[in-house]
Amino acid sequence: MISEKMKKALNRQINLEMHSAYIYMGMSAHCANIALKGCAVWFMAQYHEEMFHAMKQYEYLQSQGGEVVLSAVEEPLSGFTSLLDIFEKTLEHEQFMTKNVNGLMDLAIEEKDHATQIFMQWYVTEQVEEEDTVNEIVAKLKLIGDDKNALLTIDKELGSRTATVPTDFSQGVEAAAKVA
Ligand code: OFO
Repeated sequence: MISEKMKKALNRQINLEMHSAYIYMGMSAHCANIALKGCAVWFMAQYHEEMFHAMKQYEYLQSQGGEVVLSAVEEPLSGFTSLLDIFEKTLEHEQFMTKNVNGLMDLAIEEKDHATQIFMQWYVTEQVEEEDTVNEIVAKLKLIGDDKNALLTIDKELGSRTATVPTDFSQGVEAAAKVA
């Protein structure tokens, strides 16, 4: 039986994941606008990842008898000054998301909510991976500095990313994950 406090926290987290998706969708649009098509692809894949994160929580909350209550999604980030700036903001955002994921895990531990602890474990692991990936991209971008050729090479490299998560949730997240 999931507590009221946990229901509220999970609903907040669904909103944060949707906000993440919105941020990355905006970054994808910005990259396409400045002719960095590979980066646009990378951020669109990231958008799909975040939608999957939100939908997993949506389905979990329902499976626990909790009501999903959606709220307004905050405006995405804007005013980027360079690709490095975009990825530094991505890293900052992922660090913020890690704090929130850890907060949910802390709450699940405090409430002795074993089911949510097991569920949130996936997100703890996912955040380690997300921060690591973005850290590496930030490091590479710092390394190349103003080298435009190297920037285009990185853009090409990032453009090879494909979404590895399900994107059609009409039959539910679990069913979608089986066919992805
Ligand atoms: Fe949902 O992991 Fe990024 O934000």
